[in-house]
Amino acid sequence: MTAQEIIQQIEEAGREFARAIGDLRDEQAIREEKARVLGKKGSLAGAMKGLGALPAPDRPRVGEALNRVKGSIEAEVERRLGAIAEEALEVDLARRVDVTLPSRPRRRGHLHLLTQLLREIEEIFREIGFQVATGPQVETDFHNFEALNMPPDHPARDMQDTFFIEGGQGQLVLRTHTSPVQIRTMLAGPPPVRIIAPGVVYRRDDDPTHSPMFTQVECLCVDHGVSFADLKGTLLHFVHRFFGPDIGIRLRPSFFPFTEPSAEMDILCLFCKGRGCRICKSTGYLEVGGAGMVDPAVFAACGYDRYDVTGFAFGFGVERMGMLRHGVDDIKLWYEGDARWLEQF
Ligand code: 2NL
Repeated sequence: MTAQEIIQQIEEAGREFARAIGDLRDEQAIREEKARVLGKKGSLAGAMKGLGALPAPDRPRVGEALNRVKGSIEAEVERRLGAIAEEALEVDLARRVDVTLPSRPRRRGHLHLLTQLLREIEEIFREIGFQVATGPQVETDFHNFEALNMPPDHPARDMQDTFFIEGGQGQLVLRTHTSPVQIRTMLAGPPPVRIIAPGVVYRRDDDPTHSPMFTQVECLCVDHGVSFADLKGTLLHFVHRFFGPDIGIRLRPSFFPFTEPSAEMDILCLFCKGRGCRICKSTGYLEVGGAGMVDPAVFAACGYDRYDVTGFAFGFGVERMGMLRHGVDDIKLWYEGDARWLEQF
């Protein structure tokens, strides 16, 4: 082979390498291509051997071509590998964790608003000498209605239609108020009685402000000489503690079979402080519950001396209290378990 032929062979090997390497981005594949040309059995090894057999004057030209092609292949390999390493570093840097960043806050749960309110209400009444009493949600007709001066066919039962259960001995109902807890307390022992009865109750009601299941707190105070003034004072104390000292109350004459006299209890409108607004329908007041002096017929049903003791009682809905305090307009939100709502309280 002539020097010229060997030089052409060398240059062809360089072009061959350039074609093979194309746009390889894999380090392993690039090294393999390099070995195919420059390795011990590579295509340039033959040219190296041919170099020794050439006449001395031809050797420098061929040597120069050999070094040129070899150098440019090595430079190209270095350039490629460098670019790949750079890219990998960029990825690592982008992924790198900044240990000085604050950690993602762990989401902590808390008590449901209803539970918070019940605990707050219980505390307010405990402070003034009331005990917390509970009882069954499935009640007898006697405890839920009859003992409360609502005999079968009494028209007041219409407003407290509920879920009836065909029981073994007599009809069972889902309680429509927590009054049966108070009936049970009076049946269980003599006066004085000072209790509140918090709990779930059931009625045939279903709209944005009424739910077939809701939570009620009732209060009962029975002793010698308990008066309407005691009722008013207790209500006012509770409202001041729960809604604030600037919120007054108003009692409107009403009727319940189990109290005489009876009253609807209103509080000063929380939104307009009595000036009149959309929420209170320009009345300046919001209705929150009912109250009254225990009807002597209820005492008689519980075995108390109707001529010896007097008492007051009242009841209100807990969700309604919370809805007024927090400006909530749909009672269903209390039961849906939607974290977006729950987390606000
Ligand atoms: C309301 C009305 C009221 C009572 C509940 C009561 C209990 C006994 C005797 C007499 Cl054992 N009364 N409870 C009295 C008046 C009103 O609740 O609208 N509640 C949401």
